[in-house]
Amino acid sequence: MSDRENSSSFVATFDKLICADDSGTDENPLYSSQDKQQVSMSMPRHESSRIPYRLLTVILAVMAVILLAINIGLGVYYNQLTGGQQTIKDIHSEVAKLQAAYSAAIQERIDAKKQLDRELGEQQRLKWDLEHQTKRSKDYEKQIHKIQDEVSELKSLIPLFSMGCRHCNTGWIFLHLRCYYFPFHELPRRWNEARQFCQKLGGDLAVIDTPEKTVSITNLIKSHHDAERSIYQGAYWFGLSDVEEENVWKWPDGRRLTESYWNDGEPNDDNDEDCGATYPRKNPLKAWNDAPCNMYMKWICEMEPHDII
Ligand code: MAN
Ligand code: CA
Repeated sequence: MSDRENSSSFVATFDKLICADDSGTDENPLYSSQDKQQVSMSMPRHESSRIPYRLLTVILAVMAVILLAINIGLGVYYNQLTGGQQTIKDIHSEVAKLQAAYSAAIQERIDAKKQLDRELGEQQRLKWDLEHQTKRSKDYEKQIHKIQDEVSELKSLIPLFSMGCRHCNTGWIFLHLRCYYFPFHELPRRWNEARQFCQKLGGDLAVIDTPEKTVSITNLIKSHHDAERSIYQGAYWFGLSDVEEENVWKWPDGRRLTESYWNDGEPNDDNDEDCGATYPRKNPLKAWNDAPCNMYMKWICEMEPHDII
């Protein structure tokens, strides 16, 4: 069927519908015969009215296509937009995660720094402790060595005392076949007073006339000398003097000095020095000094042993 036929059939059908309604009833007041006429008059019935319909249809179709295209475009754009928003959301979420991770890392760094500071402090304390302990242990080692030296010195005295018990009076020691007495606990005396002390015990001031004797006696007085004190506080009178004749040194029995163990520069008779004293010097062969006889110091007695064949 052609467009033209369609259009005329549409008009006919429309007329038919209007007429059918009119013929069916006249009771309807809404549609007067004049109205029917007007409706019938308003509908275009001639041939030229078909063109606008076609044009309108085409325009509508084109518009529909355009609308559809716009719709599709908007849909695509919307999708892109929502996709972009999703991406932005993802980025935001990623950024938030990174920020959280960064904050956690910063916190960890702060905690680690604190821990490091604590450990450094602890390490410093341990270092001080170690230095302190090392120093203490060195001091202990020194003390141990000192005690060991003292023990060996005392051990070396055991035979002297045990022999002293057999051959000498109580408190005297047996040395180089002679008995010696060191009044360690007596108050210091002048040379003459010291000599009288020894004579009262049956002896005299000591004669030190061999290198062996000066070595043994010096070692003995060294073992009783406090190294913190002056060497002059460890001085002992012995039986040598030049009181009778200046620079003629004699032993108590009148024998003249032959072998001597003066310190360098002695005897110097500095301030009238006529009596011999021995000191706890490093070198026992340079242990003597001439000192003023009225000085107060300790002394060494000597006497014959008993039971020596
Ligand atoms: C110094 C030296 C000695 C002297 C004493 C006296 O030590 O001059 O020769 O006998 O002093 O105390
Ligand atoms: Ca002197």
